[in-house]
Amino acid sequence: MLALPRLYHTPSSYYSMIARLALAEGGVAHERVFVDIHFRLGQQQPDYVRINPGMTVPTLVLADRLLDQSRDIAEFALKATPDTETKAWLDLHYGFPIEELTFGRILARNPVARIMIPKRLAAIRRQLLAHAARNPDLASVYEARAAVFAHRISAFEPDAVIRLAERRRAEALGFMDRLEQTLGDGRAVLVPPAYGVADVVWTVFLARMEFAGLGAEIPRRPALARYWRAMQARPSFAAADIWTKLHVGRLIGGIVGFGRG
Ligand SMILES: N[C@@H](CCC(=O)N[C@@H](CS)C(=O)NCC(=O)O)C(=O)O
Repeated sequence: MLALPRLYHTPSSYYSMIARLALAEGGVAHERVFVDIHFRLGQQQPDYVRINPGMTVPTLVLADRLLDQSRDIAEFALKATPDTETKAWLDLHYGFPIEELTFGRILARNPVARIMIPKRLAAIRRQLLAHAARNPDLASVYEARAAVFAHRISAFEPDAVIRLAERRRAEALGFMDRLEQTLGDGRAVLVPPAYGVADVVWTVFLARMEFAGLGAEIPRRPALARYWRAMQARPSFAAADIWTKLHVGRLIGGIVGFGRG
């Protein structure tokens, strides 16, 4: 028997949710492997890095290839070659650094986090450089990842982060306006006639708006509110375990070893 596709993912992770939602919509049977990206930093362990040198989740391992970008996983799952309109929606979505919105808002509001998170990022950067020294075959990918963390440290620098959070919030609201305008003609999906990859990524984006405390902006846009209700009512939404709020118990449960997969 052929092995099932294997999805390495983290329940709370934005891009993992995109992969899970697309796999659910596409009816792709798969097995899930939990990666603890927050505490154990499983994404940086050499065995995982050999699968995904970008050191991120999700990764989908297929019999004949490996997909390490959520966009590729979504297109694979929905068997889609995006048309021009879908591609434009995907480019818009993937051009936005969602973690700067999520973390920027936490840091802008929480002075303790403003001190702790940059320290944690600096520790992770040092650990990446230590991995580079211990694993010469992977040194260049570890060094490249350390450079990404150096960038994060400066982006989340206490003086800069409040401005950054405000900028990302304004951009996110702009996206919601754009969605509202498009959906205003009553269409059921972003690019008619059928549900597609654009719906997958923008559904997860709306879930993240709720998660990040911007959920009240959705009902202010009636067409968007209608669309958001319809997307949440699809069976895929529950099947894919899309988070609209923080599940502290589940986050901790996953880390200490319960509720994996
Ligand atoms: N371009 C990648 C981005 C994936 C990504 O950034 N994943 C985050 C979780 S939502 C991650 O793995 N972060 C861990 C880290 O940066 O160390 C994709 O679309 O799959």
